[in-house]
Amino acid sequence: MGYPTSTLPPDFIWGFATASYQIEGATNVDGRGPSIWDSFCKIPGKIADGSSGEVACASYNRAHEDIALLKECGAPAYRFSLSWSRIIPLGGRNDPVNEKGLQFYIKFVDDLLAAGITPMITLFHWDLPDELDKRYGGFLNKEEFVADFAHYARLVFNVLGSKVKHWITFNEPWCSSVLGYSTGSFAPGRTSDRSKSPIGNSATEPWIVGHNILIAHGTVVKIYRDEFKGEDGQIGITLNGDWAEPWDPENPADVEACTRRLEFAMSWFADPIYHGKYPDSMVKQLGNRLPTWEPEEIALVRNSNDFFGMNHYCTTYVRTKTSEPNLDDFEGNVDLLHENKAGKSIGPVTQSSWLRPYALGFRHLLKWLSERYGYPKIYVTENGTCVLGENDLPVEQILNDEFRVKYFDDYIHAMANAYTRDGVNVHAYMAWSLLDNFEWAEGYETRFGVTYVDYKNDQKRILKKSAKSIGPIFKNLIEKD
Ligand code: PNW
Repeated sequence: MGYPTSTLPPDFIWGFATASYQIEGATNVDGRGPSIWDSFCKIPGKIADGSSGEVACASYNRAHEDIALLKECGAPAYRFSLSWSRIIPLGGRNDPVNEKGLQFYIKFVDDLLAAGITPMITLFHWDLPDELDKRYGGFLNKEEFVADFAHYARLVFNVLGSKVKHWITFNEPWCSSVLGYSTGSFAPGRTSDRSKSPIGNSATEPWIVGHNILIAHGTVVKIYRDEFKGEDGQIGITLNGDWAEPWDPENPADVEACTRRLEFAMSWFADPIYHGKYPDSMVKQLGNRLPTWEPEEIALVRNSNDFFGMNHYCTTYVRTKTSEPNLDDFEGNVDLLHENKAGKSIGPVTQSSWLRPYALGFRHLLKWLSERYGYPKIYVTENGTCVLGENDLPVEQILNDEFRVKYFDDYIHAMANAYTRDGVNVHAYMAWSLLDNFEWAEGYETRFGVTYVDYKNDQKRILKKSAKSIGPIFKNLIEKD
């Protein structure tokens, strides 16, 4: 007996994803205020090529071109994020609203809908208004941050709530917490490492930040559900997680360490939402550095997902450490490796040191989180790859991105296998990314787009081969009603 042919459900939606600071540019235009990324990029040494999002893909002025690209690729949906400081330049609940910023997004949503494309909006993709960081320490200040985020979200729901039915509160709170407050490699760059930052405490701050983001998420979900959701609105948070394979599959300690690693990356946020508490492994390792839940806080957080947003890129090998965990450890006291004990590489090298593709890991991850969280509806909100040395190739070769074509083919089929064979309840997939864009600390040297952006030639856009490779895969896999 053979396997059933893998498919995806009839209501499945797919498309491409981007984020405001990575594509919009126009950081000083029409009243936008600075975000923590504008400030972070100004510090020498923080961004690989010394660049910033000041121009990026110039999407603020080329939104119509981006919509045309989506249409050309046949994408039924588009995930993008709003720049909070474009809407409220200083960010706070008593600060003025920038009508031009608001109008930009209203028009963009109207144009998407007119083109038949379903908008999926991320309220927060890392570009915190700079003033809120300076005024009260941003995420570190629970009362102020939660109140300001709630005010911003309500303002947005008021103008877009009737048109937009898919909402994401936060993108990858793990990155905001760990990369922003432990390693300091992302804005605002706080860390205990005094060679990188004069301020920060890697032992405590990331856990406080994660906690406060969860409360802000829960608060905004309640607002949405009570005041705006209607019949068909949906809201959730997007987490990120690589799959983990044991470095030595014969060693039970490495097998156990994989679960611990997944818990530190994903269950940190998903357990409070689905189970009402932090994972035992984190409580055990972090002790009183992990904040505790007030009853009214966890009541807001528990059951606050209409869908599980999942960003996924790759797999790593996990080897347990035998020493006691360091105070700045955020991985569950493990080593993360690209090769296993037998010297086998998990997948091919890409331009990003952390990213090695292994499509089967995607299926394993979807199954693991489905089992742990009771088969929630899953939206894959990012998946994609960069290509080793792509930026240095001649344009013709960049456009012929077979490596990315194969990545999407493998990963989308792995997802269909998870749906058909493992009962995973997956209903959406957004490829990262529509465009080559500002890849945070890696600057413009790393390209993730299915569209080539010519940064030296007026941000001209040219579709790569991968852009049109995705539509036919979904056409083939999605069941007809
Ligand atoms: C995601 N890591 O970020 C983000 O949501 C995107 O904005 C980003 O462009 C994309 O992935 C590609 O990197 C991540 O170092 C950035 O493990 C870095 C890591 C993970 C995710």
